[in-house]
Amino acid sequence: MRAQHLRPFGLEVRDLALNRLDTHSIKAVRELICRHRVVVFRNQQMDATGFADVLMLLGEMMFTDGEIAVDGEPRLNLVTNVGRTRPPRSVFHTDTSYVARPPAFTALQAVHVPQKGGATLFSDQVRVAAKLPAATRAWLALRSIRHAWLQPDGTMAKTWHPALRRHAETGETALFLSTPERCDRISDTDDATGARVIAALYQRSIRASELYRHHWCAGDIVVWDDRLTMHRADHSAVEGERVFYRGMVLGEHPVPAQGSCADKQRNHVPELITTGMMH
Ligand SMILES: O=C(O)CCC(=O)C(=O)O
Ligand SMILES: [Fe+2]
Repeated sequence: MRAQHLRPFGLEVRDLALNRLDTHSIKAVRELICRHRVVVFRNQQMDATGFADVLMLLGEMMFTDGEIAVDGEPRLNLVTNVGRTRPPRSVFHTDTSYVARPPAFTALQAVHVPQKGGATLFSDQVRVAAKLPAATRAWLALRSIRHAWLQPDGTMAKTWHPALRRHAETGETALFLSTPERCDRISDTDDATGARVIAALYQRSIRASELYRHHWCAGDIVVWDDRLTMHRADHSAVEGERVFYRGMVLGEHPVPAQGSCADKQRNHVPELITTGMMH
């Protein structure tokens, strides 16, 4: 296999046909995605059904309410800028994190790559967790964040997840966050402090110098681990049609990195968080 590290993280694989993998090699592919967080598979040739079949080798698929399914392939949804008068809005987020079992992986297959622009950006939430000041980590290790989202049927989905999450397959610790609009509370913390901490953690997560920026080529399939990353599309200055097929693979119930989220002993908010010195 011809593979190359991307900067500052991620892996690019050039010569692996995903639709010809056997059960043994799919296990290796899964390990690569978990280890490198984002894997770019170049030169893939398959239709939507072939793509969904590959994703099913990684696990049970899930579909977010309100997304538009791909014509003839209900396991996938369509990501497109076609027919839009204004560029879509995209901020760093974790996909569908407001459910009890958020996705382990999301994958995009390039259908139309724009002539210019339209990259996808990724943050490394393991690195972010590792670089948190020790007091902040200790405080977060005992806390959960509430992920909330207003669903298309008008009901609010709300789920508590550990702020520091242990990856089920690699054991790594990641700061499990989504956009502040979707993270509305921190356990054992008043709302104003919670909002301030979430905003600070989010800003820390998306520092430009630490992001992997994926520039799309025809034939790309990119798979990322939603337990270890956040992502966003860069819709600024896109020229031409930007169309992807997208699929998600169900993940586990998130588990805390260490200790118990229910521990009430450490209610003191560390200085670093309250004074905004986290940046
Ligand atoms: O369009 C992109 O680059 C990413 C869109 C996105 O957020 C997703 O597919 O989950
Ligand atoms: Fe997304």
